[in-house]
Amino acid sequence: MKKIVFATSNPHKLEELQAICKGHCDVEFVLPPQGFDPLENGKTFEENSLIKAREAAKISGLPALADDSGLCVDALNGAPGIHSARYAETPQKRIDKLLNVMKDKTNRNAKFVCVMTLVDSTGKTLCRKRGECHGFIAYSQAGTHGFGYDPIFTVEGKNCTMAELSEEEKNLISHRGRALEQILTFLKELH
Ligand code: ITT
Repeated sequence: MKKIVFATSNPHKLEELQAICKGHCDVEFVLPPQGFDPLENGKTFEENSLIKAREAAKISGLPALADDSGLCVDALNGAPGIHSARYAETPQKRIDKLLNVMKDKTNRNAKFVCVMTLVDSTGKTLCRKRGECHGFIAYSQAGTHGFGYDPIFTVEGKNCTMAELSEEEKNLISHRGRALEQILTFLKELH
């Protein structure tokens, strides 16, 4: 499998994928053609990941890999979860909203989840992998690296937020890094 469409409109995901893959696989990841606009109406990360991968395969005629991800907070029964990208209008508003909702909560446990689904050019699932990264919701934001909720996610076992880690450090322990590592192993075994 030489060329795979990475079924995303999020440039940060693509940057992380390219950094993780560098030197570790001989696949060329390309973006979906114009008009890629999947209807993410699934109820789980697994369903939405498959919806995106199938849509990208359909409009490109190529195998496709999709990433559906989000932040699940224990005290909020897993919210914002699959709705993470739409929790509020802008990345900063999403951070402010979550900090505010969490301000009186003592249970700060949370996890980032990423489900990656690889389909062939007909939309058949070849492989699906999940990566998780556990941590806590911070009381205030810190750090400028990464994207999304990284500035308010304190990584378990580290004394800092995800946004205070370097790109390499994040990719080694992140939900996306962990899911992708398994996808890359699958791709290697195909050859
Ligand atoms: P595509 O569907 O086009 O891939 P998206 O950003 O809409 O892009 P999702 O529906 O999977 O993707 O939502 C993921 C959201 O979860 C993302 O927009 C962030 O708000 C959050 N998120 C996911 N991974 C993250 C990470 O590594 N760091 C911080 N926030 C993350």
